[in-house]
Amino acid sequence: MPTVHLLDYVAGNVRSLVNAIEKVGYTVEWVRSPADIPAAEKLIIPGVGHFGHCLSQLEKAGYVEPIRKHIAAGKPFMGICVGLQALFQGSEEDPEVRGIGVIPARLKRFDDKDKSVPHIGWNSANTSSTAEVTGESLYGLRPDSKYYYVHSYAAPYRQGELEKDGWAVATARYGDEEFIGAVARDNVFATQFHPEKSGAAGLRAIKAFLDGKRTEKLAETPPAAATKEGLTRRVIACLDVRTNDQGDLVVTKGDQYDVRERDGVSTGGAVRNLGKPVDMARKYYEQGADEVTFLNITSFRNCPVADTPMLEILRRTSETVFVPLTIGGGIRDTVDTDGTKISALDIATMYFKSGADKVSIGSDAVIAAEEYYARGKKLNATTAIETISAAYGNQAVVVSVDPRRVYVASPDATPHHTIKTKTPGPNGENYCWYQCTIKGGREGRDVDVRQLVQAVEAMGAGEILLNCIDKDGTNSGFDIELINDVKDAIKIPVIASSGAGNPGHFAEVFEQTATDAALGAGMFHRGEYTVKQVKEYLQGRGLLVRQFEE
Ligand code: 1PR
Repeated sequence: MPTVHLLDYVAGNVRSLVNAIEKVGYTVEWVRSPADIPAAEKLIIPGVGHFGHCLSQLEKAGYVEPIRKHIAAGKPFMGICVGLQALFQGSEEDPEVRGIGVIPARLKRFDDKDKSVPHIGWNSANTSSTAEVTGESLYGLRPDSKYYYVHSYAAPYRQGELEKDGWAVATARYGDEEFIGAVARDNVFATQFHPEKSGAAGLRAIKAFLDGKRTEKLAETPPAAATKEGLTRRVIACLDVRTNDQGDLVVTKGDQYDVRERDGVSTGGAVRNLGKPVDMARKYYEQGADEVTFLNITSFRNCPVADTPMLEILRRTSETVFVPLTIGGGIRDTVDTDGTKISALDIATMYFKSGADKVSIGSDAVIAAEEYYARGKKLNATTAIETISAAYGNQAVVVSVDPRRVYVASPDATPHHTIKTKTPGPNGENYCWYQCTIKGGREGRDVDVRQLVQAVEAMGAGEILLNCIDKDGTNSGFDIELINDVKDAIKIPVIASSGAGNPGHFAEVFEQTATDAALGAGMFHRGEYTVKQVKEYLQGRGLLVRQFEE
């Protein structure tokens, strides 16, 4: 098989990139030192996380000059995400650090005044200005395809600026900001999005680069609507995974977090078994899920951390599922079965190496938030959220929140932040606050959901997975009041979760809140609706969604 050299210099999920490269018929050779670069014919630089961190690492290890030489020699070069950013002169993210400087422009942070930052999700890489002229696409990028982006900094697009130097540019629009999604010139191709996480559309771009097919005749003239907002509504499938009473790993689903069958006579109150995790993840990918989330809802007690079955599930899933994978459950400092201390960062590292793109932290985030407030809102750099986001970037850290409603007669009845609710409590109470819980809802804490999300945003979480115990498994729709309250409190993206029972509930949450994504579990697992049906419904309501591509 033909080979491509891949630079392994930063933390992050490179397994998915290797899987994607192999999927399109190439094998990877690792560049382990600058001396390996001259031997490389095709070179790919991946990258996630912090611009300054990545570029300083490259500089310190002596990679920058060999990379410049590789590019100047006209050999194929591809940069992904921070690998694209590295080509620029610099970034507002770390103004002191210099980029490789092949592109005479700088990156700046997205404006978060009226949108979430980081920009996470599926957006365009629109080559229509190039394509309109030539009728050809760039490295397989199609104006109507969507690609997975996750970043807070981007190169603003100014028409003609790079083109005058011979660059072809693909653009995307987030809110009112148009930015560079991909660039190409001669032997260089770079994408701000992650092609290895962009389904068939992304695999096509990787293959086109590796095959050296810079242009491809487009079947039809692309639509002229190049500059419209391109971010789609994200639909996520979530798999709660645990061992059942026979010791098999199964996808399960609770009602308000109770995962045992209710008719105890016929089933003996067994753990609900809805299928096998890897097979179900693949099924949802093929239905068009924009992301797949695994939550390990038991901690696989008595099992050494390195043998946790979730690692194998991720490895196998990432071979066939080319959309972002999140893993949650048990991410905290822990002591292994042999007495060795293992940090949350070590556990996250194992997951990233096995194919996860994000880790999701539940109980540990609540404890960290309590300590944050007890210290007078001071950070201490030692929490799982801080250590993992420092090493892998904020976008890699999701905080999963498990709140439960606590009704009160009036806001004075509690020191916590309350909302006036349209769904009164059992005694007619018109107010409630949302109490955070730990250990899968088993233990309520003296922290409300607003306090929690603001604390974890300050610590460096990149996204909130907002469950709701009252709604979980009820098929009665999302808790719109909760989602609006949380969206008001923070700038990072929010994934609405719990309560989805039909496609209309997804439309409702996107129309009535500013949520960035919506997640469903039971309705998909029970086969009542497919992800595809949800997306078709959303599209029928005029909401932008990503179409699944074969
Ligand atoms: O606390 O860091 O070890 O993480 C544990 C993780 O496991 C948390 O993210 C927590 O939400 C989750 N979890 C723990 N126990 C349960 C349980 O069900 N007994 N599941 C559990 C949480 C909630 C969602 C669910 C949605 C949508 N499940 O993931 O998929 O509510 O369901 P629906 O669409 O069917 O209504 P830590």
